[in-house]
Amino acid sequence: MTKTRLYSGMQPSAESLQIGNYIGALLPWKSLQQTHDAFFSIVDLHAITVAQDPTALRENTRRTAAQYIAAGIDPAASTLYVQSHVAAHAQLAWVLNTITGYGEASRMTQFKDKSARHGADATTVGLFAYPTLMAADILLYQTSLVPVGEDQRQHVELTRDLAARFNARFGDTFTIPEVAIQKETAKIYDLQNPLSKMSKSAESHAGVIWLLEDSAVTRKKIMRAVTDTDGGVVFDRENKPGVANLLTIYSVLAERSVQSLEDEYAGRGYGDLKKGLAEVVTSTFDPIRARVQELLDDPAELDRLLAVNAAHAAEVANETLATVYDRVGFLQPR
Ligand code: ATP
Ligand code: LTN
Repeated sequence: MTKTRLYSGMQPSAESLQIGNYIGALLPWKSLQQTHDAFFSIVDLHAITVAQDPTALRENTRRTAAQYIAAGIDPAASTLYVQSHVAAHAQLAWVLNTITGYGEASRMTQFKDKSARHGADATTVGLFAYPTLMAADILLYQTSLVPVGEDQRQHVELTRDLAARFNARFGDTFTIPEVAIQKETAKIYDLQNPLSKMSKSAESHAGVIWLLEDSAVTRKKIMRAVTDTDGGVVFDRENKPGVANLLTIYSVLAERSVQSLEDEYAGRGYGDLKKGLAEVVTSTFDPIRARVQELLDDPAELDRLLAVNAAHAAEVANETLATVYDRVGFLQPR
């Protein structure tokens, strides 16, 4: 039986991933790659929709790839590649732009948020077209399943609409993908502001745990995490969001139920909980960080792995692109 095709990606928008990326994306991807024909991309074309420093982008792309691999994405079992290495992404995105309504694209909430945040002068046509490029990523591979966070649901719905529209207008070409929303329990919040999602692009780094930071720094951030004055180690998202967040991270990384943690820490202070959590986080990330360093110490080997995977991705993508070019009526070059 052939495995179901799966596609997901992440932007190389920072030197290091944060623990939310690890728990919300890399861990589920790692288990999905065993049962699916998985494609995971580092979406550098998307990363330039906001201003990027070229040297940093190149460096962050390699570093992101190394973190995927060190966290358990197996470049032999899944297709792990850099988006710009496969020209078909930009080529299909252009075609999709021509069947996307201006109003439809204007309704994307990520665009509305980001353009408000960056201001009119920094809002580019590229940022506006972000979702059609994402649709191209997904549709090129005849993807059935797209695991993403809730914030990306609207983009996958647009992708479905565009696929159905193209199929209706030009004949059956694309598989209509399903969205798989990552579990809400896997949403990690900022340690200093447990009501907002932890994010690579957070303004302050005080509440962000980076995969690649020194374990002493991680420990300090956890010990300083915002909690409450109630004192009880109880999971209550509504009234005790800080403690609930610490328990979530602990439970996922230690592979223990929240209940067993509540039992273990009952009657003890938050200090003990934080110490225990710091132990679990650093013992998870120490070996990953060491492996990332090994991979980065041999950039030629890392680049070779990415090239092999990109060649496979291009083969699949070019087949879809050729059909699209034919269906829309482009003359074949001789
Ligand atoms: P940026 O700030 O650059 O948007 P980000 O850290 O918010 O970055 P993305 O690159 O947008 O992360 O997302 C990559 C993947 O990580 C997505 O699948 C997303 O759902 C997941 N992810 C990001 N942050 C969290 C979080 N705090 N909790 C759970 N999952 C997360
Ligand atoms: N926009 C996504 C990253 C992304 C993606 C994709 C996810 C780009 N292309 C294709 C799934 C499928 C994000 O910001 N998390």
